[in-house]
Amino acid sequence: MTLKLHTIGEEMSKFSEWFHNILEEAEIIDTRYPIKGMHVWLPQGFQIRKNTLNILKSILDEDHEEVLFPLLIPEDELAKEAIHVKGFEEEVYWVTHGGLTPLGKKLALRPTSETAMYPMFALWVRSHQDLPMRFYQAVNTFRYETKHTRPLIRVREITTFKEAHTVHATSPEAEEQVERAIEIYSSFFDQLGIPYVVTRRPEWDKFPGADYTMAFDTLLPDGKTLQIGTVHNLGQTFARTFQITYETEEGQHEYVYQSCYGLSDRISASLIGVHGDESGLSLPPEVAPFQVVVVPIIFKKGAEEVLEFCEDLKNRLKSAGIRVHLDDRDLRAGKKFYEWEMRGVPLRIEIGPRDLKEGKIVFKRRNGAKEFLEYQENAVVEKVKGELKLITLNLKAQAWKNLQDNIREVSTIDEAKATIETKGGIVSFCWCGDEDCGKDLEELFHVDILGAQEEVLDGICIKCGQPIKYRALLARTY
Ligand code: A5A
Ligand code: MG
Ligand code: ZN
Repeated sequence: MTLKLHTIGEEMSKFSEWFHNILEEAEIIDTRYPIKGMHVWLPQGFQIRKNTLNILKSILDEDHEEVLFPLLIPEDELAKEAIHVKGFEEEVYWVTHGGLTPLGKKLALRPTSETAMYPMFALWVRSHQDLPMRFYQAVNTFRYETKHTRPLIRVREITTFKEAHTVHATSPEAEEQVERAIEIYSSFFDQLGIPYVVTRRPEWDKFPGADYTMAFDTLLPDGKTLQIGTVHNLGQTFARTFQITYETEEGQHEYVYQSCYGLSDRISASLIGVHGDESGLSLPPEVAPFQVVVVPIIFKKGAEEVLEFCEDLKNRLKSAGIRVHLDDRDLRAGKKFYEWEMRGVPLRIEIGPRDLKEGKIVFKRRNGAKEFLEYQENAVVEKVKGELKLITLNLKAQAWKNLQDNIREVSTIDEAKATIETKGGIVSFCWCGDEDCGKDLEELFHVDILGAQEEVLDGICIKCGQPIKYRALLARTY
């Protein structure tokens, strides 16, 4: 691969090529499965997926309960919430037969699980003492996407949908949960070194049925943003539709307030896209299938000694909980280096007979230079752990810098247009918040308004010249 990433503009068309190549070369997923938008997770990809999921679960498990709902939703339940079903009707897959028998009631493959869960919530919620409730599940969901599908980015089977659903007695509590969910996702993305901007989606782009939607977007190397997570305040809309009520201390029956938030396979896409480079993947140690690879540099003389040493080192690291692999295949070292770099292994340790004699080993970070280290049996585990921590910090800092360097403030439409067309990335601008202005801007130069970032009072809307309400962000998006 000769692609230079992180250069927005002339390389724009090449990211997608790089992305497809790396999915195949690094054995992340196989895209040849004969259904559009559905793919096979391969062992390397599956490990990344599993490690990523475990990080999220350990955060959610602190104050959410994991549940598992059926995949199928009866047609009448899905249809109950009018706005919600309108938003999804073109994307639903239907099961119409059981064997040869037509079903009396069609069954939908969940596109998301509100209408599967909330009829049950209506049974579960009784009194104010039951609240709040916080559930999550990690499942596959199906969306018959009509936009161009892309592996991990826009799929028709979302294989790793992490959806949380919460129930509250009051509106402020639901709002607080939205804030809390933003913190949860921020800390999750921080652990993966994925940088993000958080905005309040415009009215015309919010989740169908939500009062409002907060969204996380990251920036891919071609200058387009990717929505990587959303947090919705559902207010009482679904509570009214599904009759989810609770009894107050005073014995009144009140509708609950709800929130939900979700992440998808796009987490894996952004891990790959945000950190990758011309040599391939570059994975944060937190999720890398192998965090360390030990490569013996073997010549005929001293081979046995070197191998023994490597084996000992591997066992030492392994028993300290480090995911380590000893690559003792009979191959040229250069070929091994290339392979493990392409797969994004954060740290490589090389050991040859001469180093061994001098009591040294070589550390090579995926994104750094070679380093010779005095080998100390009792200190090597701590040294490796420290090194892995630094690697995460470096990846994160580099990725955040790249995002921040590509957010540009503009004060006119012409400036916004020129910035998007020549540099890509995210444009920060003043917006009155009006839907007409917003949609005009989106059409003028084929962008999406990500949403308002903060309320501000000084300045004028770049479209209509009226006093503004918001500083907002726009970008070309996936
Ligand atoms: N029930 C709520 C949480 C929900 O479904 N929200 S959502 O529709 O916004 O989806 C959650 C996240 O899934 C989105 O933020 C987006 O990052 C991701 N997503 C949506 N459609 C996708 C698709 N076809 N392929 C991959 N990811 C998708
Ligand atoms: Mg749009
Ligand atoms: Zn305006």
